[in-house]
Amino acid sequence: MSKKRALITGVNGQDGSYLAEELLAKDYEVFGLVRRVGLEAPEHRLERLLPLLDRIHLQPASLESYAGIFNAVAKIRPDECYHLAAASFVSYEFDDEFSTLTTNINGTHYLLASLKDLVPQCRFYFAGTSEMFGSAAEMPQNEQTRFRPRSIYGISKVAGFELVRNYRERYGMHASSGILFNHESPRRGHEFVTRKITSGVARILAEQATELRLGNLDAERDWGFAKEYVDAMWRMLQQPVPDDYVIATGKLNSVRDFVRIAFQCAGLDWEKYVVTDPNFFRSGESVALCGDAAKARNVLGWEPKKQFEEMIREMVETDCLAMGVTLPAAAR
Ligand code: G4F
Repeated sequence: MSKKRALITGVNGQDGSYLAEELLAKDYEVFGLVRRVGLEAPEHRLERLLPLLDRIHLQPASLESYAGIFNAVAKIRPDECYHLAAASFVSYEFDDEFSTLTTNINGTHYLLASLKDLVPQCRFYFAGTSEMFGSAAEMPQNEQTRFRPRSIYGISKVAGFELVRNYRERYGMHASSGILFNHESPRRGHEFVTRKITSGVARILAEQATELRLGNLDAERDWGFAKEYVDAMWRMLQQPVPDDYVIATGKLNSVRDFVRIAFQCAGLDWEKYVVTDPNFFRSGESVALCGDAAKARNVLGWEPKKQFEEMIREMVETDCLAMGVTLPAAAR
């Protein structure tokens, strides 16, 4: 029997690289959509994929081009498509609004439309996010909670979510959305607070920095481990019926909790190094979001396993290793 073909957009991101690994381990033929410029400097732009490059196929295409997406789908003819690519940093800057909306909404629409016309039986996964809940009226949030996005990014994802639902209902496509709460790992981008903290700890330990400047330490998030979250994506596409699922730990922690544990892993007192900086505060930020993943547990048999402290330690250790420093024996 021929191998199943999976297409991943955003394959060079944190989630894309974990998902590519999981699908290769399940004996899929994996195709990743990347920007052409990524192929020109793979050691920088495709860093997370370097160990996989000889086992996956990379297809250059821009999410901003319908023709590019259509041609890529026509060539690959996937059995499963995981749409992870997006402008995903939650910015409240006016400058970013137009490109975030255009790229995220059009990219999703181009992909759905191409799949419908070329391979309508292909199963589709859309990366939704807790940002869609925004200033939700209830906590924890589940699949029934009304979306009230407060960021342009959240609005673009609600539009994508509605496109997915619409293609599922109108054209009978097997299209599902995961509403994923924050998920982190040693592969997280440095612009996100968790990686900023763990790499900051490593730099301080390596004596390359003396402080770490952060925004709101009281901000709370429901943080899980990315590798487990991509497994939930795969499980959604194996269901007989497409549907939407919240993926979360159901536990809230503050940025301060994350900071304290990360510095503790390195045997350092965080209060001596962390400086709060108004430049990193976000005005109009969402209230704390905490997910209820009961449906994923019951239907997909999915549940989060890695503990918060364990994940932070893994991130600090990886960043320290990359800086050539080892954690002090007492802190190990
Ligand atoms: O790490 P963050 O930038 O992640 P955020 O905004 O929650 O978004 C991430 O998770 C969403 C839900 O899954 C995704 F939709 C989205 O694509 C992305 O993956 O910020 C986390 C919290 C915020 O409350 C922020 O205000 O940390 C706070 N924070 C405090 N100081 C900071 C900083 N965030 C950043 N990036 N940098 C700081 O210095």
